[in-house]
Amino acid sequence: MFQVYGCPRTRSTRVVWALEEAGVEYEYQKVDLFAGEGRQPAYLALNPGGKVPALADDDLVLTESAAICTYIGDAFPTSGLTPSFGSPERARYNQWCFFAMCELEQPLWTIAKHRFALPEKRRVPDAIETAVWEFAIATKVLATGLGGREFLVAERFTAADILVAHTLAWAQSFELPLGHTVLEAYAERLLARPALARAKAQEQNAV
Ligand SMILES: N[C@@H](CCC(=O)N[C@@H](CS)C(=O)NCC(=O)O)C(=O)O
Repeated sequence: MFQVYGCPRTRSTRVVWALEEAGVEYEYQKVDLFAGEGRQPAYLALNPGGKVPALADDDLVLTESAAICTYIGDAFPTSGLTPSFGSPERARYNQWCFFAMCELEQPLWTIAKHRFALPEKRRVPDAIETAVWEFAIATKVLATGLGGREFLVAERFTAADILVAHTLAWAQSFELPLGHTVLEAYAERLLARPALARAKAQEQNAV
């Protein structure tokens, strides 16, 4: 059975959301980042980066939320979370996953780091304005790519939607405008999925 290492209100929600969508059994191991558990030797032995999420499947330990969500989709093809290998839809799926991690998420992370996440002496408040501008560029690309469609890829829900919608939720929690009605509607639709509500409850209730 998969072991998921996570902490509420972090990127591990993406992984638990994917597992809930796929209807797969898993064990959730809470790594309380705020209590320093990510830096404990036992966790560092599993994930030298000390971050969540991580997923263990027998001897395979994976990190990186996009890689883990893709692994889950590939391991359970009937979930529909990943298009089949070699298909044009798979290429498009990869495109949006990389976009989520490199283009959409990075300006948000820059904002978070310089607002609160970095130690105070490392923060450069002037970087925030540029990151807000970069985020607006990324949302324009996303809105254009999505157009009037319901999902990003193949006219159906995939793990690319998980990565992107979770990132948009993060933007909303930072009170950044998504700036496009199609994205607002997309975020509202995706973030209302019952599997996400189950994922959040699972993480909140873990001890
Ligand atoms: N690119 C990684 C980022 C993982 C990451 O930064 N996780 C944060 C929580 S959202 C974390 O564990 N931070 C703890 C730390 O940096 O020590 C992914 O998508 O999985």
